[in-house]
Amino acid sequence: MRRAQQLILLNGRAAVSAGGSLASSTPIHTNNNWYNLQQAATLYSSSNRSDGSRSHWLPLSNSVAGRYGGGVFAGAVSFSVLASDVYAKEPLPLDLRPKDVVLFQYEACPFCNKVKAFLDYYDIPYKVVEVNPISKKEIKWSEYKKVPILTVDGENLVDSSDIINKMSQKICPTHSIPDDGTEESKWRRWVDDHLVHMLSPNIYRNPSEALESFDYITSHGNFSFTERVTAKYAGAVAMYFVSKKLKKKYNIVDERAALYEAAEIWVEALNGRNFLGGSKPNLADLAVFGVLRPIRYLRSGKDMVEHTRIGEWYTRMESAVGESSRIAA
Ligand SMILES: N[C@@H](CCC(=O)N[C@@H](CS)C(=O)NCC(=O)O)C(=O)O
Repeated sequence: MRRAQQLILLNGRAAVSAGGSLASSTPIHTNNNWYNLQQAATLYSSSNRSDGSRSHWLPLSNSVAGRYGGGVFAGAVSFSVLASDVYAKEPLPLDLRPKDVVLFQYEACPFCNKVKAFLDYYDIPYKVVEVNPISKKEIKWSEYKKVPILTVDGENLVDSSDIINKMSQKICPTHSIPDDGTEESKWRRWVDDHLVHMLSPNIYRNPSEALESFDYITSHGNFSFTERVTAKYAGAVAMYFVSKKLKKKYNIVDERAALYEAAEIWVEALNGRNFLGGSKPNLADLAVFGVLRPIRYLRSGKDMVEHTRIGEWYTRMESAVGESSRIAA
């Protein structure tokens, strides 16, 4: 049997040429489609980084295996959080609620999950349009070609941190502005500049974890049948190699150790408080929770909770953020 996949890495970009039945079954690698998929599987935080460098990707949370982000694991939360420890979310007064909110997303994208954590916590109803990472036809109308994009009563907002800043100003005009030197803004920046870079090297660190991640991504994303089958294997192989490059780029020697260290740094930042925001989550809590949610129930996320002290805070956040406020499109 001919080799199913041949992977070529060029300047940090992965290209997959497929042979044999894979080649005949899918055109994914024959044009820009493969490149689009790899982009989709790659987390970019360039807009948050002064050097324009990009970070990489992550897959869905198991919480998304449930209905919408809260789902399946809500059950686990109810077991692990005592009744007296239930943390309430913060619904807005009705007059402050935007009327029509639509999130263009990839279900597994950490930046999209960051925005969802915010919307869920504030109980802002939103519709979701799952973007096909290969064709991106759902966002053809937009000049900005990444996700998340949030449309709010006709206004288009882009970039997760900017979206959250703008939404937060809309719902609470007295809330501090970004980069104002507060503890909250410092940790929000840490999420975009540091924490997200830990994700790809971990979720693609070996063939079995890369496959686990792509299984997740392809089974929850907007893919055609052919794309799903192809992307699962070709994507896993490609991202396995890309993750090695990312390790080098971000000077990560041991990716698991780096993830555990980040988790411990966050626990230290809490300094004994339930949340960085004190008795209630603030935007930094929501950002850390949002980007970790897609990996929480993958091997890397389970290891992180098992080997660090982040689990208790994470469980409190699950309880505080609660059920998703997503509504049918
Ligand atoms: N800084 C942006 C990064 C957004 C981003 O890189 N999103 C990824 C998905 S996780 C993306 O759309 N990549 C380009 C692509 O899929 O083509 C943010 O915080 O929203």
